[in-house]
Amino acid sequence: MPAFRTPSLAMGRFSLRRKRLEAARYYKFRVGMAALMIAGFPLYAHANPKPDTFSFGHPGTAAKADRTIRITALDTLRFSPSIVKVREGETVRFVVTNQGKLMHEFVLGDKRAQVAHEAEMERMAAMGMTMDRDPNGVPLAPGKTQTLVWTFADKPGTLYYACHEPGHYAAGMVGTILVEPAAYPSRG
Ligand SMILES: [Cu+2]
Repeated sequence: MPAFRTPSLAMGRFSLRRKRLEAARYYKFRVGMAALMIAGFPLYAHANPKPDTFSFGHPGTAAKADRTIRITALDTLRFSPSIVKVREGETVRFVVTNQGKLMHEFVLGDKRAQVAHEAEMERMAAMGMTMDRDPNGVPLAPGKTQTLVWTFADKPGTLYYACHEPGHYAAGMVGTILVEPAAYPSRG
């Protein structure tokens, strides 16, 4: 009988030990993840403030705005108008109204900034968090109007204004800003 019992007892001990080891590993993993979330996120969101100067410009002073461009955000996941023209170096007061019942936002930037913002919004949404306000964007609660004053860099090119509420950018909620050279050749 003892010859029969011993191996099963040993196996029982072995599997119990392995279970404990696995539990300990899982606990370590969970503690590690929690530490990462607690320590990493404030570091990312607050201790590392976002710069307010971009390759495509910087926030401007309302008093110095050269003109106003009015844009409407719609629940059809579109902006109206969907394309605007500015001059390089110009300071524009964007007055954006959310005419819908959904939450929207107006984020100005080049393609790279839009893609980065989209990825960040997805990460934050997955964590059940909301993003801090970026210097190059305004949140648009339903029915609200927000103003973003922007001084464009002295650099002609194509920029975009987009909404990164979940799914909106992917659905095409993005408008185009054509930044024209200051000395655009006259066609007259
Ligand atoms: Cu939107």
